[in-house]
Amino acid sequence: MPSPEAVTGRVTRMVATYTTDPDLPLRQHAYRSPLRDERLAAWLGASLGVLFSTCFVTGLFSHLHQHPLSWLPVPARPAGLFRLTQGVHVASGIASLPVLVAKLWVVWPRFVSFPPGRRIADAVERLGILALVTGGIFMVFSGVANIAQWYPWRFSFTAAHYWTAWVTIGALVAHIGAKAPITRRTLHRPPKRPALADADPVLGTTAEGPHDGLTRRGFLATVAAASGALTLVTVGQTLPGFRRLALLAPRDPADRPVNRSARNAGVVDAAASPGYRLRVEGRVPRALAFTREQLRALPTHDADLPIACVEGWSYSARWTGVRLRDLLRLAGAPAGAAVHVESLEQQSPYRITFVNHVQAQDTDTLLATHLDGQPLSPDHGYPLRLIGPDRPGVNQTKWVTRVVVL
Ligand SMILES: Nc1nc2c(c(=O)[nH]1)N[C@H]1C(S)=C(S)[C@@H](COP(=O)(O)O)O[C@H]1N2
Ligand SMILES: [Mo]
Repeated sequence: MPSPEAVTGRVTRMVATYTTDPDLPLRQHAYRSPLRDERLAAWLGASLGVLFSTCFVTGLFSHLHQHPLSWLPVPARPAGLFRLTQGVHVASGIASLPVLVAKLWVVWPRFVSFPPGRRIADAVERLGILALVTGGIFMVFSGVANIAQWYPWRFSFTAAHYWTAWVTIGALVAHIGAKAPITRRTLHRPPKRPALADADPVLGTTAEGPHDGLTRRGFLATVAAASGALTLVTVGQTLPGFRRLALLAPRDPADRPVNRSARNAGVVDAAASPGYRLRVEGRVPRALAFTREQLRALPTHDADLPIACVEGWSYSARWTGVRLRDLLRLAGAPAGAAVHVESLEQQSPYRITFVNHVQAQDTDTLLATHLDGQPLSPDHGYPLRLIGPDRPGVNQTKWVTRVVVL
């Protein structure tokens, strides 16, 4: 057994070596690469800033749809707006993956290099970057896992994805604030780098002159190509022109994907039962109930509208059904009424959806009975499903049985 003094002595020597020998692992020199420089870090950082901000804003729009604010009703037009914003949300998230990995690789030494910052400000900055890095990784990972419908966790995806977005974007804003001068200087300066060594002890210590490996330009081009390729092989899930390239997209929109089947939702019997009714109730002078036959007797309309799932896939279809606003008028609902639309499904967060007064009055908001001229299949919502302009797929409730005027 070594004596306590011997152990303390060894530890002291180890710490001393680590703080003085620049070539040991976890010391900054150990990570020297001509690619680890400020200019590359700045370019990658700027790209990531644009991608993350785009993802954040489109994500907020999606959140607003799913958690409506009474004073900020989402519009009904353009009808394909959510399809566009959610397509951009998923595409920018996926495109950011290679950029995030590259950026982490370039700046990694700053993160682990020992000793940590000498000043309090450095330590605070590192904490902020820790939030940004773990937040960014979590956002991209949880988003991609959700697209794959893989939930290796117990918490609610939407809540975690939403709140982590705020933490991440907060850390991003702080980081951009701290780095703006360096980034501006670096991106505007011609790429000759005598001042780098002074500017940054870790990233600035790169060798000058030609070298064997990738150039910075080559590295950036590789990252951009990886990011572009990932986008190309997934964006076909929502952009019809790219459909044949959509090798990595888990859903083919041409197949009219179904996330929850009638069987899984436990509605097979209720949907087929002769006792089925559509009820229009709530704050109306005349509550109504329709059998299937009575529904068929009402005037119908066609609407070309997309289903745009939050997972990023979408398809356009022609829907035929009864206008929600016609039903509301029959029941005598007040002009500016918003409604809840309820499904036969018993236990699901998607059992009830909110339709604001703007969308409820839109001529294309239907309780549909037909999809592309065919009666709805049980999986697509027979006997009746909600379909309306500028709504996330998750709010296009299937197996509708009740409209409650609020
Ligand atoms: N009652 C009910 N309606 C629902 C769902 C559900 O799980 N239950 N899933 C929603 C989701 S997430 C999407 S993307 C669309 C998909 O419509 P589709 O299955 O007809 O393609 O239905 C929506 N309507
Ligand atoms: Mo969905």
